[in-house]
Amino acid sequence: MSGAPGEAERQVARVLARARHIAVLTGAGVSAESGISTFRSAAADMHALWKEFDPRTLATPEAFADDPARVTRWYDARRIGCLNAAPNPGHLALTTLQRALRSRGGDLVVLTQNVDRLHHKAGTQGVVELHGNIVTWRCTRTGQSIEPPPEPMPRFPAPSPFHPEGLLRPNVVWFGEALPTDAVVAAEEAAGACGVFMAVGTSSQVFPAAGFIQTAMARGAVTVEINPESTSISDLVTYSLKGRSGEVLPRLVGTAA
Ligand code: BV8
Repeated sequence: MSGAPGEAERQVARVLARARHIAVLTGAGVSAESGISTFRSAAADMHALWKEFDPRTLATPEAFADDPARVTRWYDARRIGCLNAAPNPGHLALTTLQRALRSRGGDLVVLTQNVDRLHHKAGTQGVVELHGNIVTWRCTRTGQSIEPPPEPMPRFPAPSPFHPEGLLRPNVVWFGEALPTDAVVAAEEAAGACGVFMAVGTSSQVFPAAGFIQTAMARGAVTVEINPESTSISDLVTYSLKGRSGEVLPRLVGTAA
């Protein structure tokens, strides 16, 4: 839908004010204003992780098997960054909107690709973590998880406290690994039940996460994208709002909640 940014935002605010069930797919862009790097942002001012690092050498089980110290060091540095980060107004606006919807018998479900747990810190309930989280790590031999202390790990790779030959790996979903079944089921249910599906701060390039919007579109849900850049879905959604989520969401929710 074209139209001046102001008019499109006003229309989306009205849609949100009338909605009962909203699903929100979030990506790294929603945490950018909390100081956490995105992966693929093209904008020169955006620090994009994958520009510096090749994901095939870091975000795969093979990378970890090949060089566990290198992968552990990179994820541990990101873990500390996430632990020190605070939710931004975009995260907080989604919490406000969820509370408003729940007060009128509806709901808002956040389906996040992010592993930083900033939606949790913002007070959003029932967050569906499609790609796991970076805060808890598990033993490669027993599968038992722990939450390491909020300081850099002393050694790389990190030995497991559960097994003499085990190592600790982050509880994130790497490329080539299946998403948690319960998260996929919850995401399909949310996409199947929502009247409004929002894609916020995601390049919509990673699957199956980027595919859930198709379920909502097939059912005729209103679809909204919030992103300063155009993506592969910008021409497919009902409303494409160009802007930063930390600025756009509070404007929408301020009038919607
Ligand atoms: C799997 C790990 C199979 C944690 C990540 C079709 C179907 C299924 C799979 C595939 C498929 N096609 C290809 C695949 C394989 C692959 C895939 O999708 N590859 C892509 C690259 C083509 N998918 C997989 O491997 C998945 N697994 O399919 O397994 C299987 C099945 C059964 C049994 C065994 C195996 C696993 C995918 C998960 C991979 N893990 N992360 C970590 O390190 O963080 S993915 C990584 O990308 C992050 O999780 C990240 O969240 C995710 C998506 O990126 P975005 O969040 O969108 O971030 P990005 O930087 O790309 O974009 C940010 C956007 O924000 C930009 O558009 C920018 O403009 C915008 N922005 C910037 N600032 C702001 C902003 N927006 C708003 N406000 C701002 N201020």
